[in-house]
Amino acid sequence: MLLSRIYSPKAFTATQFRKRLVRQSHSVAVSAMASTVVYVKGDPTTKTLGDCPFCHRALLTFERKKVPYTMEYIDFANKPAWLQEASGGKVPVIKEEGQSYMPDSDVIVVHLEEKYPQPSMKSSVPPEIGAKLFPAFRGSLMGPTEEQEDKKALLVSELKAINDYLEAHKEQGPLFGGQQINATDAAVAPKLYHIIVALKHFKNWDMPPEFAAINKYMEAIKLLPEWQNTDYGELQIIKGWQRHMAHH
Ligand SMILES: N[C@@H](CCC(=O)N[C@@H](CS)C(=O)NCC(=O)O)C(=O)O
Repeated sequence: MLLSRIYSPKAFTATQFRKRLVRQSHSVAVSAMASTVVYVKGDPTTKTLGDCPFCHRALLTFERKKVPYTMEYIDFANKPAWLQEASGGKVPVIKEEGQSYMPDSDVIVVHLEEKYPQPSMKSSVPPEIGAKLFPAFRGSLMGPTEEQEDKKALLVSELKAINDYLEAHKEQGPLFGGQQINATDAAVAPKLYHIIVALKHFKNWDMPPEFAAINKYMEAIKLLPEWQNTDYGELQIIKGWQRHMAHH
């Protein structure tokens, strides 16, 4: 009865029928694709995502490309034994069905771009943009006192390069990828997020007013669903760096 209703030529015009077939084959294709497991920093008990900018980069890439994934949360105080062997104890690591563990966000994003080329996240932004951000930030937050000033100067010059680039390309903005995130956004924005939140909290440091383009950039990226689906919140960043600093 139901079948005859679905396939009855009286019930559907040819166009409706074709649309239905397309929809059906699409949902079959999606459900047949096993979702990739992404191992991330987090709390497996409460299933809360932790504050890892490299995991964030991988997750933003999954989101932008609409590749199905499920997260497995790694408790850093109690890491599973396999992680040491797979990645030296670091996340993110991904696991596709039938494949071995793939660690390192640099490798993961290149793999995703090759396997799922659409939408493309290829970026023409020079790779040196933001490349030294994180070591400069870490050093200015928790390096030896005599080093902190040098690292802060390096951080400011890295931020200036980012700000200058955004300013010079503002017609094509607001993001490095224009209206949508590209590979540079996925790599750089999670780091800027840590820098802005942690330096404010621990060093009472505000982004200098001449770097207004960076603030605008962060406001724009935070509006995107890809960001909102993967944002762990400022409190996680503060708690995360508090632990690092206590163990340092
Ligand atoms: N180069 C790696 C770096 C990953 C990394 O350093 N992850 C940190 C978390 S943000 C980690 O797993 N650290 C292990 C630990 O702190 O025990 C990548 O890009 O994936």
